[in-house]
Amino acid sequence: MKVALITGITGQDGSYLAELLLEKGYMVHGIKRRSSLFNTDRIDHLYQDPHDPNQRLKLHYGDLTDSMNLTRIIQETQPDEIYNLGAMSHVKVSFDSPEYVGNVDGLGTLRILEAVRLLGLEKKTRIYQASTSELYGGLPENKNERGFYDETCPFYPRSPYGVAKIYGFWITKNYREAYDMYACNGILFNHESPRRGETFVTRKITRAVAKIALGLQDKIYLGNLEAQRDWGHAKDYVRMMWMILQAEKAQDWVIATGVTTTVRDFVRMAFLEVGIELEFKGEGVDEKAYVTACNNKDYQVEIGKEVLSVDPSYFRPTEVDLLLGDPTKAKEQLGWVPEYDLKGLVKDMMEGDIKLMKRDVDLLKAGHEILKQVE
Ligand code: NDP
Ligand code: GDR
Repeated sequence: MKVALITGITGQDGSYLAELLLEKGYMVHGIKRRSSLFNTDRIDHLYQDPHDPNQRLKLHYGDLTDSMNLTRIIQETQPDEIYNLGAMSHVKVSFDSPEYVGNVDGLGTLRILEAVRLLGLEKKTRIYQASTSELYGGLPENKNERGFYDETCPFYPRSPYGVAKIYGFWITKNYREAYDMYACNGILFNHESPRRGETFVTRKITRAVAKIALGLQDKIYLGNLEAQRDWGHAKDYVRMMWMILQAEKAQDWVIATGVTTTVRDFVRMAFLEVGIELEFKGEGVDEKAYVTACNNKDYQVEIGKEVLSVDPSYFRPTEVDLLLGDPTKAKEQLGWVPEYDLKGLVKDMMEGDIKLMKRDVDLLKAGHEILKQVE
C-alpha cells in the first residue's frame, strides 16, 4: 500500500486530495494543527476510528514551524509521497503577518525537504510543493508571447505571501538539483469549490448571494472588482497534484484553465445562478450594483435593491491585477482535462451555499443564533 503524508489536510485542497488518495487505496497521514475548537470540518466525513485495524486515514498534530515535529512524523510514517499544502494562504492577511507567512510558507517548505534528506528518504519520498500563480505577480510584460503565464515566465511576487512562496518554489527546485530528489512545484492558478475558505473572494460572493436571495443579508461589500483571475475547480486541481507526482521525471508544472474573468463578472454569474440580474453603476470606490430582475419565485429580492458596494479596506497595498495561465505542458504531458468550467464551478458553489443558508433559515425559525460574520 502506498503511503502519503499531507500537510494542510484540513484545508480546501487537503480535504479533496485525502478523498482522492483514499479512493486510490493509499494509507493517508495528515498533519493538523492543535486548535481550541475542532478544525476538521472538511474531513470529518473521512474520519476513521483509530482502533480500527484497517484504518487508512491517520491525523497527527503538527505545525510547519516545528522542525522536530515534522521530522518525527516523516520518520514514523515513511511516506512514498508528501504533499506540502499547509500554508497561511490568504494574500491580504499576509500583509498583516509577513514574518509568520515567511516562516510557514517559506521556511516550512525547507523543513520538509531537509527532514526527508536527513532521514535518508531522498530516493524513496516524492515531494509536491504547493506553488502558486501569485509568483508571477500579474506583470503584463512577463507574459509569454501568447499573452499567458507558463513555466518559462519570470516571477515578480506582489505580497509577503508571494515572496514566501517564491522561497518555497526555489528551495524545492534547489533540493531537486542539489540532491537529486524527486521534488516538484505545481504552479496552480486559483481554484475554488464549495469548501473554499469563506474569506476568499469567490466564496465570500457565493455565500453572500445565497444569503441575499434568502433574505439573510442586505448587501455585500467587496474590494477591487477589476481584478481578473483564472478560476478552476479544486477537485480538478488535486487530481493534477497526484498526476504531477506520478510523472516519470520531477518537474514544475502550471495548472490553470486558460480563461480569466473579473471579480465583477463572477458576482454577476453568481447572482444569475439564482435568477437575479444586476446592473453595475458608478466607478472605482463609488461603484454599486442594483437588482434589475428576479426570475426565481423562491427568492423575493426587490427590483432596484442595492446589493453591492465597494469597500476600500479590502484593497491590497500591492495588487495582482490579472492572472491567466497556460497549461499546455500539463495538457500535453500529463493529460490535463478539467471536468469543470467556470459556469460549472459557480453552479457547484451556489448550490452548496444555498443549501447551507437554507439551514440557517431553519435555525433562525427555530429560535437559534446564526453566524453573522461576513468577512
Ligand atoms: P487553505 O487555506 O484552505 O488550507 C491551508 C491549510 O494549511 C489548512 O489545513 C491549515 O490549517 C494549514 N496550515 C496553516 N498554517 C499552518 C501551519 N503553520 N502549520 C501546518 N499547517 C498549517 O488553502 P488551500 O487548500 O486553498 O491551498 C492549499 C495550498 O495550495 C496552500 O499552500 C496554498 O497557498 C496553495 N495554493 C492555493 C491555491 C488556491 O487557489 N486554493 C492556488 C495556488 C496555491 P487550519 O485548517 O488549521 O487553518
Ligand atoms: P487571491 O484570492 O488573492 O488570488 O489568492 P482572493 O480570492 O483572496 O482574491 C482574488 C482577487 O479578488 C479581489 N477582491 C477580493 N478578495 C477578497 N479576498 N475579498 C474581497 O472582498 C475582495 N474584493 C476583491 C482581490 O483583491 C484579488 O485581486 C488565492 C489564494 O488561494 C492563494 O493562496 C493562492 O496562491 C492564489 O489564490 C492563487
